[in-house]
Amino acid sequence: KKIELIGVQMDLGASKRGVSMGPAAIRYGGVCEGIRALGYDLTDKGDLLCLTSGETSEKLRNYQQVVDINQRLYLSTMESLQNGALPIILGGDHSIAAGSISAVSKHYKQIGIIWIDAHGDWNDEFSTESGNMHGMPFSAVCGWGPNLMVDFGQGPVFVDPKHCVQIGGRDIDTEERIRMKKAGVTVFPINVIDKLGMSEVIEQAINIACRDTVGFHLSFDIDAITPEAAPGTGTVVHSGLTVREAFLAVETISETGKMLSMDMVEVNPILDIRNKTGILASELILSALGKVVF
Ligand code: DIR
Ligand code: MN
Ligand code: MN
Ligand code: MN
Repeated sequence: KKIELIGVQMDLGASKRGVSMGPAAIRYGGVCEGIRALGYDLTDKGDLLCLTSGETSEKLRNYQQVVDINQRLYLSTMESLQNGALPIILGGDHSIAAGSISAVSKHYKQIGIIWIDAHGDWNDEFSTESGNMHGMPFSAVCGWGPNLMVDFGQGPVFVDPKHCVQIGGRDIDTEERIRMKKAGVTVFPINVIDKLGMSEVIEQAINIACRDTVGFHLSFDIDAITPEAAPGTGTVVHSGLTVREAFLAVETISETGKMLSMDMVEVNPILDIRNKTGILASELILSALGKVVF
């Protein structure tokens, strides 16, 4: 089985700079060696770079750079899919998920999404409180705006929110929550994970993402994990997933054989401690690809 790795040195979708160095941190964490050790045929396609300047606005900060990087990531992801490879995208801030997922959705037509994140990423230009576009990609790939993230020239195939699951949410904006409920995304916020346990939650999530679909895309924002274990990220939220809960989730995902593609985003080496978060991100990718404990 072929895997193609695509790094994206993009940090203009977030307030804090530095996630542009995330791909390097995850590579230093051993992701390429690890993928090859699992027996895959790996091609590391290197990194996409973002524009050094561009148009911006209050409610869609740096939108021109976000659109540009998504156009190019869309093409690169599509090329990997057409090569018969499973694409792994290393961010970068989460705004790049619009580019990766829109390629996967267009290629396979009917996909589900499992989105593991402290945040909903379901804002548009009206609901956003920050103007940061990394808070918008999940909404965009479902066709719920903002428009220039929904269609940046690729001719989108929308993902149906009924095949979409959010896991680990604990900081969802007021208007964003209303939009998610209206759209019908299934949310397993942190308190529900406390009650049901990750084992049950991930099983239900997989069922939702696999029902009437070819398989699913996994979008993993490292800020889903509790800050004590993943300090290297820009928008930390207290009391998140434990490391073991996160591994249980990706190990169970791997067992399904239905993961079509994956993003690992928001690793910020500037804020990290001796690349702890980069190493964790690398290990989570390997577990999602079938690395087993024993
Ligand atoms: C917030 C933060 N909801 C926003 N979003 C983040 O800016 O829209 N997503 N950090 O991962
Ligand atoms: Mn996110
Ligand atoms: Mn987040
Ligand atoms: Mn359907």
